[in-house]
Amino acid sequence: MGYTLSQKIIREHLVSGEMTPGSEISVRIDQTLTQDSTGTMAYLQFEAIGVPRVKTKLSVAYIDHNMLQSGFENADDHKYIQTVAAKYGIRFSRPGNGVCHQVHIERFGIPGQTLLGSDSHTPTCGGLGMLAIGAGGLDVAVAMGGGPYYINMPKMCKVELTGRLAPWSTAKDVILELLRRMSVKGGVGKIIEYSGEGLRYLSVPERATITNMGAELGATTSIFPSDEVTLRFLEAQGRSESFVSISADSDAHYDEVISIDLSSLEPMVAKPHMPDNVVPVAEISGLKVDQVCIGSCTNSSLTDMLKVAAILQGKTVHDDVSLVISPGSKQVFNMIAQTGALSDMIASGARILECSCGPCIGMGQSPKTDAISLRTNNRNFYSRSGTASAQVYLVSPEVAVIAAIRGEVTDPRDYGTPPEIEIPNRFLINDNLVVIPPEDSSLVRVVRGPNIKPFPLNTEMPDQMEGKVLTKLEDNITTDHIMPSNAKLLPYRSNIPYLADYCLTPSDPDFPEKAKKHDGGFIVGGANYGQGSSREHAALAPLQLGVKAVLAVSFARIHMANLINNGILPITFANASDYDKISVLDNLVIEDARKQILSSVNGLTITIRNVTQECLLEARCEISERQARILLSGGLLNHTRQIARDESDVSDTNGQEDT
Ligand code: MIC
Ligand code: SF4
Repeated sequence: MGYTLSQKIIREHLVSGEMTPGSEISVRIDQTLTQDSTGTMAYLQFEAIGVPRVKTKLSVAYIDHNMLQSGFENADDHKYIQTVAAKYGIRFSRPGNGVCHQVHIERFGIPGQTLLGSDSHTPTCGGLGMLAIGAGGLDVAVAMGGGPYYINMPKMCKVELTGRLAPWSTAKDVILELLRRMSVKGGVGKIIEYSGEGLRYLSVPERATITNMGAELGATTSIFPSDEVTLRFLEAQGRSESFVSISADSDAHYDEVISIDLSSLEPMVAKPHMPDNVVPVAEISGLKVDQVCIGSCTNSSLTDMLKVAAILQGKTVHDDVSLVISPGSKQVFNMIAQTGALSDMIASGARILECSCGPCIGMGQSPKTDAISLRTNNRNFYSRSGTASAQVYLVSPEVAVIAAIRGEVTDPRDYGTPPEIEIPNRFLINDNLVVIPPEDSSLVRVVRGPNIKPFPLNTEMPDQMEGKVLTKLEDNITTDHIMPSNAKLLPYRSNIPYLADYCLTPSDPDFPEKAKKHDGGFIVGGANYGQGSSREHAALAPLQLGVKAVLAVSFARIHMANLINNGILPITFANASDYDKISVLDNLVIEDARKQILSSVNGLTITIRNVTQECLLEARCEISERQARILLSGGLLNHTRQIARDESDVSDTNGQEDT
């Protein structure tokens, strides 16, 4: 039997394990990327590991999230990342160069290689045939140090595309349709591979929109084959030497097959507050709109911008709408300036932002109270825009811009004929904002501003774990609930003690206070706990507050790994109905915790005593033996140091410099 596309890449990069679904494997990582809101922590952790220079083929540090500089904090963190990058052999993509995923696919991605990024939308580069995976900062730090990346071998899900998109239907509608069918949990434990004759009509930027939002399915990653379309894109980027043709074998086995006839798709929208709350645009047509944001790593390519500009040409943005546009990269920005498209946008009254994440992560442009905001982003989680009462809808750039002109949601098929866009066969290539690290970095001094505070380090897992249930939460709690990020909080990504005071506050405003009062304890969650971002802060802030374990119905992949990496026990209810046997402030005890965690590797359940309700609960901890050891050591850093100490080649410090 043949191999799927991702099985081929995994096989070539396999360091350990068997490629059977569910069993732990580790793979060699060719490239890494970080961005600034997770990067400071990732580099602090990399420094703590103590490797003199990155061992990857390529590592890039992007500055794209923390771009509002309303105090010294973000600028300090940028300087830290710039100097640490120079010190350790990492390319530095300066502020103004663009959003990490857009720049990476344009300038660095290579089909058939592996990419690990400290951002959940790293799978964007799957649009280019890369095996690109999002992870927590510490996992990326380990990969930069030459360590392999561990995951459970995913199941293979094939999405067979037939036909061709109808006028006004877009790549965004392909992924919204999948979200409608599969839900935000539907991709967990799977790699989504695209195939079929419909592929040839999808350009690399369109493919990237689809793989980008595969993160919202909870998938490990998503990938397209590298074919003629990929070659043309790489040629246009002046990088044809990076091309390799790679696709699945015709007799490859898939665990699941989904068919989509592209020609049957209509324009879709994800309604508040989940990306899978999808209906046809026609269903909400006429809804008055207050704000439209076009951009983000999902829809900010040159193609997207040119379409938007063509629709805006000669029009004025509706009086009641604020339209903001952020091009995805300097390349895109420069090209829309050159072609005159930018001029059409400006003339229409659009507010042009720099190329960065911007409104997508609440970094400015929070809408008014109760606003209806249409966005081309990938996430519409509650409160993420920075305005808790706002209602965010996710749509294609075409639907977004028409609403900006009309002042209300309009099915684009009622608007006229779609613009014809010509994509140049040569992009404007100017990598002058990518700083190449010096060969000899002995004279580089890493600059740490006062915003960088030591991060919390866990201690060895005790034999008896006890504490109060600090909060009890519903299904689909996102990392934006656990560690909210907006213009006020993002500047503190390197200051965990400060951030901890906001931990889980969108769901439970008293959580930090309760955690402090009771000296930490347990979090109880529903299904898909921790979905969304890769931010390790969603584990570090609870750790700072003394959280020992999270007992949930199920976990999102990256968040579960982040909990383990920080020594917080992630356990699931063996019987989902036991969720009802726990109330806030109940006292829980796990006796013989160390022994029970080790036995859970062999499928045994962990017994938890609910002292308050006088009952026993059974929980599962679906981890490998390696992960059990990490938990017992109190997290991955302690574990790595323990191993290094055993091999006695690093000193016995905690690796964090005084600040
Ligand atoms: C996001 O889209 O939520 C982010 C901000 O890019 C995060 C990373 C972060 O929290 O810094 C992600 O997707 O991983
Ligand atoms: Fe940035 Fe938004 Fe993309 Fe996250 S989803 S990387 S915040 S543009």
